[in-house]
Amino acid sequence: MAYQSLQYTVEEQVATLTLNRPETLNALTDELLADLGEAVKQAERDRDVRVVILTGRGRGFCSGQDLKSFGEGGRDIAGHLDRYYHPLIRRLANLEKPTIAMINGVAAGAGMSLAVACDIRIAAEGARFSQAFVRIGLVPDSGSSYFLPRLIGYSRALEMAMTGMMIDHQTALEWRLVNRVVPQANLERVTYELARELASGPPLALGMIKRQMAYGASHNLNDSLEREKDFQVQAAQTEDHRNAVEAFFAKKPPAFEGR
Ligand code: LHQ
Repeated sequence: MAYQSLQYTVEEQVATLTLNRPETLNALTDELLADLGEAVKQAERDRDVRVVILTGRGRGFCSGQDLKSFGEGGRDIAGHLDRYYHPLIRRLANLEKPTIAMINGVAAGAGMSLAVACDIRIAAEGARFSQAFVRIGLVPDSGSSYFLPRLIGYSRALEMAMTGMMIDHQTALEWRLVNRVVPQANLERVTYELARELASGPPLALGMIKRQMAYGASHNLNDSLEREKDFQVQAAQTEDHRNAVEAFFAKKPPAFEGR
């Protein structure tokens, strides 16, 4: 698949999706949004891909909606969200493979929404975050109102959304918006180490863990216990589980095949 504004690479079962409009800090045009939607689909279908990394080229992660091209194309905001953002955010959140946002620089507006829709965030020192929507008289979209309060709590999420304040990497770590902060020079090494670790894990169980945790975050204890039971029954029937128990007693590392 040929992409125009995005690079898609796969190495050692890790797909990397690199937003590639550095001159705008990777602002999201229709073309880039379409590329990104296709790339997530491709990673979803590719059985050789076990982990997905989302990142940006240049000094920005993603500056959100490209405000220039959106203005030029008329202003059907509902159509735009329905056509591009909503399927993309759902697909990312529902992807049964771990996703990591490798945050190389500023993440603003819908660019921050993309980061919070990923499972894990690793930020470089110097990365900044803003719910920039309010600064242009808009409201959070693309899943920010869902993911942000769950990550950093209701009050801080509201403060970010209502002020559009820019927070730096230290505050992002303190507020648990990101899992880790590393020097810029170590960003790729640390992210790929984690990605390879996840890629060597049991793919079916990892997919279920992701669904289970999302379910538990918005259901009560009884429902969550039932859901855990359903998933555990499925996980216990996998070859990967049986082989890993055998490997444990043979004092060998498990090799997970996704079966
Ligand atoms: C940009 C952008 C950008 C175009 C930087 N577009 N060029 C969804 C659906 C429908 C409608 C509307 O919205 C949405 C969701 C949204 O995402 S709304 C929020 C959209 N994003 C923003 O409002 C953020 C706008 N950008 C900024 O506030 C700043 O650029 C940040 C804080 C991200 C970075 O600031 P700086 O590091 O000072 O960089 P800069 O402002 O100098 O930007 C570098 C270049 O990138 C510059 O172009 P130039 O030709 O002057 O070098 C900017 O114009 C361009 N750029 N963001 N979203």
